[in-house]
Amino acid sequence: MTTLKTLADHLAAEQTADVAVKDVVAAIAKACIQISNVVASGAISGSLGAAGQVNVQDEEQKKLDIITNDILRDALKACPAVAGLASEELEEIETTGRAGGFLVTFDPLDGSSNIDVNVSVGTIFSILPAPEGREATEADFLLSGRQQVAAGYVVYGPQTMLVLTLSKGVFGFTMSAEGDWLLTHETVSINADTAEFAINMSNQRHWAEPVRRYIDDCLQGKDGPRGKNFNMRWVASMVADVHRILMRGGIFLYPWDAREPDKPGKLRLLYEANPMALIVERAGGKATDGKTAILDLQPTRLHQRVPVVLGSANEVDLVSA
Ligand code: AHM
Ligand code: MG
Repeated sequence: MTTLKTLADHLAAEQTADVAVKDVVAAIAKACIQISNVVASGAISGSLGAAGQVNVQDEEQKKLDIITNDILRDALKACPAVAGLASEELEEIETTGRAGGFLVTFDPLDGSSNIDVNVSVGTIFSILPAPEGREATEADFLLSGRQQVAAGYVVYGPQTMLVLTLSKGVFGFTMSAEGDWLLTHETVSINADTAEFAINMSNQRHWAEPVRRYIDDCLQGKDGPRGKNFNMRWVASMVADVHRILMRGGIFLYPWDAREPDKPGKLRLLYEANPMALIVERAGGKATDGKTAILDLQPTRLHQRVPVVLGSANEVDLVSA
């Protein structure tokens, strides 16, 4: 068997402007091994089920949302290169008292509805530059996705995998039985064409016209305007749906819908859409809010929501035309 490179080998070879970002990635990767073990232990460790409280988004928190949030928060606070953090599970930002270095935004356990039913869930993270010479404020987190220094996710599935983009390219690491991250997927890329879409079809009646039309055309298959049959997948864990798209192409949509017209979508810009958009673009795909590239959006609020259309470039163009 050939020897696979470790994450440490890979990070050592990465050409980054500020080498300390590698320490942040390493700290997150280590924390995610701990998260993987807690997730895998499920009912044995008594970590399944509701926590009995809601988060800032008014969503019911699961015990694992809180446990995983604490693991990442503690790991980041202990990392000297981290100046501050923001999480889906925390109403406000938290700072470490340090200036310079990096800010990290994260969703500690994405795919909450799948936690108790043993379906893939994940951790999503985005690393941003922190201000020099002073402590960070909430406004310092409101940077466009193009300013991300690194982004990644870990999917806790049949294999636990870390997918990372730092200076360039997208790389996938598989967690070994010994708890090491081994480079198994080099320079991941997304086909420009696909015949597979991912959307929660139960919301169809609430969609806006362009999304309704796009999916209608796909559903008509080879006899319709697209002239080919489409397949559908929806895991309901963004991490798992995006991972599938990185592995074999596809398009993912969580569009605006009329259920809550004042909310622009379900997914959050700073710790879900932006990191995934950077990974997808670096893999040759596209990510928009239906019109504009996600990475060009100027955030205005920490927990801001955004419609998301991402994946195979030619399909995303069709929806975003
Ligand atoms: P979460 O962060 O509370 O888990 O919510 C985000 C998740 C995404 O992972 C997934 O794409 C979406 O919500 C699924 O939503 P729905 O249950 O409406 O299909
Ligand atoms: Mg989430």
